Amino acid sequence: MSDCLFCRMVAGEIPADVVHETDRVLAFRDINPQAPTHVLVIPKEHHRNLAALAAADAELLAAVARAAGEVARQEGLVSDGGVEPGYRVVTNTGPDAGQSVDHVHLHLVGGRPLGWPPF
Ligand code: D5M
Repeated sequence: MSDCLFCRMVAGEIPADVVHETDRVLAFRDINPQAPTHVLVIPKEHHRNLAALAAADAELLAAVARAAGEVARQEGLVSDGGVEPGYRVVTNTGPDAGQSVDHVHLHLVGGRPLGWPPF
């Protein structure tokens, strides 16, 4: 989609601070980080939200989830085979949740203790 910000980043038309990439998934640092680590993990193919992605291509959804785990490991947010210190994955869907880019993305945040509930 030529008018989609993240599709344009995938196409290389807009710069991205890429931390992880596969043939189907891109992970890059959020421009407005909310924690020491704040990475967005996206499928390269355009899907508007998590449910749409899951309905269209469960294998791609799994690839996005795997990439999130890999980024967490790379960023030192999980010890080998463990869960510490930990991190959070969030995906905003629709206006009430504050979704501002209609290309599904996982926010992966960590590097400090994260409050709960997050709203
Ligand atoms: O999250 C959309 C996120 O996208 C928000 O945290 C800012 C981020 N963003 C917007 N433009 C850029 C660029 N150019 N690089 C990196 N990150 C960006 P949402 O949940 O839709 O509000």
